[in-house]
Amino acid sequence: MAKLFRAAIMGPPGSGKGTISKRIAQSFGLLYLSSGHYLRESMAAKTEAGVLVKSYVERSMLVPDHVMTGLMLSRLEQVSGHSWLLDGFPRTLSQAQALNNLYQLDLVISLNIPYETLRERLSDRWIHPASGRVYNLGFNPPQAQGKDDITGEPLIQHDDDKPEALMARLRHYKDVAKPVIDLYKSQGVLHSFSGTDTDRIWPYINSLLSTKMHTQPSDTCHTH
Ligand code: G5P
Repeated sequence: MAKLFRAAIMGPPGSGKGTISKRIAQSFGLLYLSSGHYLRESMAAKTEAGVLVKSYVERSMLVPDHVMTGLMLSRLEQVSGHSWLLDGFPRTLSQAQALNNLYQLDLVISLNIPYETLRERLSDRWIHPASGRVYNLGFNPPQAQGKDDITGEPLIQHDDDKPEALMARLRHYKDVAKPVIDLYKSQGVLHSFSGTDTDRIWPYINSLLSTKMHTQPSDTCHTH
């Protein structure tokens, strides 16, 4: 049986984690597990945990580690025979340590995108609140202006995509991500990508994945 491949993608809000993850999943057949997706699913189910989660996500605050770790590790247990890619988890050192106790990651992709690029992207971002589908007016606009492609329902913009809130989110992201990045660097599995365009970064990630799925990890930086 082929060795299972375990990967994670990290990056600030709007850095393109979701967009790149979907391409990786499609091209390399990895299961795509997104923390944001599972959180939105639990919010939509309106369970006790979902109501708690909502109170954090709505204020753009990190969901407590024990809740997040419980949610993701139970998902991972259900897919133990698969190769996977985690998007948005782990985000804190405590989450990374909990994951590390059970799984050794083969590859961690870290996206470094300039603040100004993130600001522009997120201010163009529109969301279908019921499904969590995300549109970008420049990059992947909806077929009809202001309407979700599948349901035709109205799209909304998040308050926390406004500049002041965004600045605070990005600063917080950096502080929390630093020890996680250091941990994966020390394990020799971290690969960082810098640039302003997902379409320009993607070929490098694509070629890294192509070789990585057959070779040993190394610690590398890529700027595009
Ligand atoms: P999420 O859902 O993980 P965020 O805020 O980390 O949310 P987000 O905003 O979904 O991440 P992303 O996935 O990095 O961003 O980026 P994306 O959605 O692919 O792209 C952003 C936009 O830019 C899109 O409109 C896309 O089309 C566009 N775009 C992409 N590339 C380009 C490009 O090259 N050019 C242009 N012009 N546009 C482009 O987490 C949500 C919340 O859940 C909680 C937190 O509260 C978090 O805020 N949470 C956790 N809490 C604790 N621990 C965890 N592990 C948690 N995970 C989630």
